[in-house]
Amino acid sequence: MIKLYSFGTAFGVPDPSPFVMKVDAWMRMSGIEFEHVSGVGNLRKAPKGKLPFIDDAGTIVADSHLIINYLRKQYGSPLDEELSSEQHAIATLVGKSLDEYLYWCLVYGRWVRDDTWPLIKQAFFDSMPFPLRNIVPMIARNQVKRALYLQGLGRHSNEEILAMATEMFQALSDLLDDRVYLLGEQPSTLDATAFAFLCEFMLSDIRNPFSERARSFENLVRYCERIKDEYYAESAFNR
Ligand SMILES: N[C@@H](CCC(=O)N[C@@H](CS)C(=O)NCC(=O)O)C(=O)O
Repeated sequence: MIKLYSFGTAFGVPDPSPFVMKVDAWMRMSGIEFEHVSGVGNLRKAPKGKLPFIDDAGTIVADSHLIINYLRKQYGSPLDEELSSEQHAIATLVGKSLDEYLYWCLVYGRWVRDDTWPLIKQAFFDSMPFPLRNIVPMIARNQVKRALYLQGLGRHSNEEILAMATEMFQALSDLLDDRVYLLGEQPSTLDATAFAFLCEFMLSDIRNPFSERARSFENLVRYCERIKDEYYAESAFNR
């Protein structure tokens, strides 16, 4: 069976990484069986130093985008078959703006904000032996802050970043409107991506102004709940 290397349940969601959640949701929506191999230690085995990666009977593929391309080629998927070329274009552009822009807002909201940082520290570092658990979190947090600064988002104020995240939620809410899925009646790869990101804000127990803002978009809340109920066992969330 395909092995999905992930971090593992945290903050009441099956995985704290939206990229792991994207592949997880995509395989569920495509009807492809898989199992999680979970643990922060997977980062050390990751061929590109990031999660997720998969092991499909010895074939290792890293990066959510490349994993989905591989799986589609290898096993096929009903997702996206009915999309027009215009919808494909929208899906590609919106999906990448979630990966490359909303992602950094999520990272900022979790790692930089002082209200949320203790939860991150506890989830990722509390199992480390003393004195590592006192030193490593500080180093890791500084590395994340540095990455945010180099990416550019880290140069903005909290209010500016919250406004940027809000624009993304608003755009997703407008795109969804009153449809079941973002591009129609059937799920597409874009839904796997959007659900992956939105669940990290909406269904996790990390509560901060970013998650509160996401939760203020009622159609997105219903959308997340719908996908959760359709594709996940009750026990997958809120653990
Ligand atoms: N482009 C990659 C991004 C993966 C990624 O950024 N993963 C993060 C977790 S959300 C990670 O493993 N970070 C660990 C690190 O950078 O050390 C994908 O789509 O899979």
